[in-house]
Amino acid sequence: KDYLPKIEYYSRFSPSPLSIKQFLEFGRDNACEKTSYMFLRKELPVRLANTMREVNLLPDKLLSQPSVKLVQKWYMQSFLELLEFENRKPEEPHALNDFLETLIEIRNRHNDVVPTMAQGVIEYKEKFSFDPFVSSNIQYFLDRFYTNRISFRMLINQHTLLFGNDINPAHPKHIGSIDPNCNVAEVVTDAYETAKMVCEQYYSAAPELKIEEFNAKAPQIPIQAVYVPSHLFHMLFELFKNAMRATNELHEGSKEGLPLIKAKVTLGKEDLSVKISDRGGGVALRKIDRLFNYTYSTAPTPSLDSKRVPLAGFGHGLPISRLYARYFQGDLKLYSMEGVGTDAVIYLKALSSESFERLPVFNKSAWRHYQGGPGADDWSNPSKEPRDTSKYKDN
Ligand code: W6P
Repeated sequence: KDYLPKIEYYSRFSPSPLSIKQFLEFGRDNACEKTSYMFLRKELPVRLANTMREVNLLPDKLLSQPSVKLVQKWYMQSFLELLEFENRKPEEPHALNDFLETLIEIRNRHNDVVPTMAQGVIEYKEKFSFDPFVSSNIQYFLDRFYTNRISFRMLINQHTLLFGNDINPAHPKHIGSIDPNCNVAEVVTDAYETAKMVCEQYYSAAPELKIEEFNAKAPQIPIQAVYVPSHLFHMLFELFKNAMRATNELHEGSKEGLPLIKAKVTLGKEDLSVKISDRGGGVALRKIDRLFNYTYSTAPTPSLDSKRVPLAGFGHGLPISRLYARYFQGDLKLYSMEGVGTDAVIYLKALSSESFERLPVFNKSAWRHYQGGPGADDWSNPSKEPRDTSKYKDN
């Protein structure tokens, strides 16, 4: 285990967040492979090491599950492969190409991290009874762990797309994975159509879509974002699947047909927002948090081998979608009115100079979170038996 001092060393650095504007400017004109190499051979180990230190703070009940051990092994392997470049000058023949190939291998190795961690949570749930302390630690950890993974793949994708030989003929104007003129309504339509196909495999019908745009900055002009279209697609696809499921479950077979799903895309000075509204009956406020909870929403695998892809219910989809939104300083919120329906809103930064990566840092404050747990109960509980107020009466 002679790599432990290296993990220790790299985890002492904080990750350096980049803005979409910086990603764009770097990739746009004279994108320099050597500069990217020099940055990444340090930054990638820093981001890996920060997360690897944090994995070790997980409750033993989770850390000891085989799936989690497997994921740990992948991180170790990738970390070691990156260290190979610590002392290789970019001028050295093959260094840049070897680096490129290593990045691609690492990306592939980590493809199944999400389902494997989800499996780890299932394994944990099968063996132990519900523990609010463990559950809150898992929530805190997975939010940070998945955010780190999103950022890690963002960096790898930018490098391999900019400097790999295969130019992207479908999107010549994209800078790596970023579309400087991403037409938001188009991505909404795309995600809707894809969700609709999945929905129709499950139910006999899918609700229609109506899109509205409100450009407060430049009225009547289609709203564009400087953004990663695949991230936006991921979030919207997830929201549409949920909206369609709720709509179908409530209205299936009704002779009025399915109430349509409405999408509204808006642009203001600060926010670019997308609202997806369904009339699927809504969710009680008390249950909204559960939709984002990894321990709560992970159910034993809805038969992986069946050809029918699950419409929703892989559990980690909604919380991860919120992480995508937050990753570039946006957010994803649900506003539901029980009995009627749900509005889901994605908030993005309108300005690419404000969309900085939001990254987890491994430090004392993070460490404290794992010791503290869900926090002491410092509000009253509704008591089942209302206390007898009669004895306080003065007569
Ligand atoms: C629901 C529950 C939900 C989650 C996410 C998005 C839309 C909806 N609709 O009923």
